[in-house]
Order: sequence, then C-alpha cells, then structure tokens
Amino acid sequence: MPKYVFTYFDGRGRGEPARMLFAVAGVPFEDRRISQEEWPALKPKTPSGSMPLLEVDGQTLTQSLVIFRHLARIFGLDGDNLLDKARVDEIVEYLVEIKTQGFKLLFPPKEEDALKKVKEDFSSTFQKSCTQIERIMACNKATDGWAVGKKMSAADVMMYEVFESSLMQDATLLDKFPKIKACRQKVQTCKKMEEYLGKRKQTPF
Ligand SMILES: N[C@@H](CCC(=O)N[C@@H](CS)C(=O)NCC(=O)O)C(=O)O
Repeated sequence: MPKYVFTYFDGRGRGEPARMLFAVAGVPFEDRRISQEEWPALKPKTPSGSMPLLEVDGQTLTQSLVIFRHLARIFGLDGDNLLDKARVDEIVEYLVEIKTQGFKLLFPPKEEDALKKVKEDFSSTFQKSCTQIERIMACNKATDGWAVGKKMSAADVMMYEVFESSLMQDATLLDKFPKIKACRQKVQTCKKMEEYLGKRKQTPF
C-alpha cells in the first residue's frame, strides 16, 4: 500500500473531506496538522504555498478538490460507471458552492454592509444548492438513499462534511431538505465513519 501523508492546518476546512475519505475507506495515512506558528516556515517549501497537500510515496499533490477526487478514485468511491462518476462530480460541485460561500463567513468582513452581503450570499447559495441537490437526488432512481448509485461514494462524504459547520450554528438548517438529511444520517451511522467521528479531534472549523 502506498504511504500517504496528508498535510493541512489543525482544523476541518478544506482538508476534512479528504480525511473522511481515508476514514471510510479504512486506509491509514499520516494526518500532519500544521499550526499557524509553523506555517510561515513551511509555506515557501510547498509547491503551491498553500494547503492541503497530499504526498503519495513522496510525490506531492496540491488543490483540495484534486486530492479529494484522486483519493475517491483510488478508493473506488468515485461512482461505479461513467455516468455515476459524472453524477458524483455533479453533487460535489453543488456542495462545493456552499462550502466556498461558507468560508467567507468564517473570516467575515468587519464592515456592516459587506458582512450583510456575505450572509445573504451564503443563505441564497445554501437554499439554491440544497434545492438543486434534492431535485437531483429525486431524479436519481434506485439509490437506497445514497446520493449516487447503491453505495456510499465521495458525494455522500462531501454531503456529510459540507454541512457540519452550519449545523453547529443551527441544527434545523436542513429540515426542509429531507433527502440531504437522510443521506447525511446514512453516512454518519456507517461504522467506519462513526469510529472516525468518535475519535476525531474537535476543532471550531
Ligand atoms: N484552491 C486551493 C486553495 C488553498 C488555500 O487557500 N488554502 C488555505 C487554507 S484553506 C491556505 O493554505 N492558506 C494559507 C496561505 O495561503 O498562506 C485548494 O482548494 O486547495
């Protein structure tokens, strides 16, 4: 088995979806967490000057979504056929739209109007993307409640992760989106995920 080293800040952020893929695939990896103090010295030594980074047998990959998709392919969590692979990508795209807006809320602007706009943008993207995901899931037949196909895929893992921070603020946020909610529940109660969530280091974001 290749040696995987995953490097990111000591938080969930752009790194957590990849960590979760390792967890549900049951594949060991070195979870290298870099403190804010350590980062300035490491930054110039990295290919992109940013994290996350994935080293596979000494080769380094950058870009969180590239790493996520690469791992999904290696672990067979990227969909069972070409159409399902596209559908996994499709759901992940909608989820990433929400995650991207969510980042802006983590480091909110101080100015009142700018803050109001960031909150409105998050809320409208959240409503729109969740509605689209619900409709897409309703069209995807025979999925047993998974986002795509009849088993867990990277789309389900991203579905779980993307909403974690928002649900910590408001646990009712997904009440209008029953398919997303049920899918997240399936992910959460899968044995490997349960184990991972039980022992995972708690961080604010
Ligand atoms: N598009 C890149 C963005 C990477 C990125 O902005 N990473 C942030 C952490 S979430 C970072 O490394 N910030 C520290 C820095 O840029 O010095 C990705 O998705 O991996």
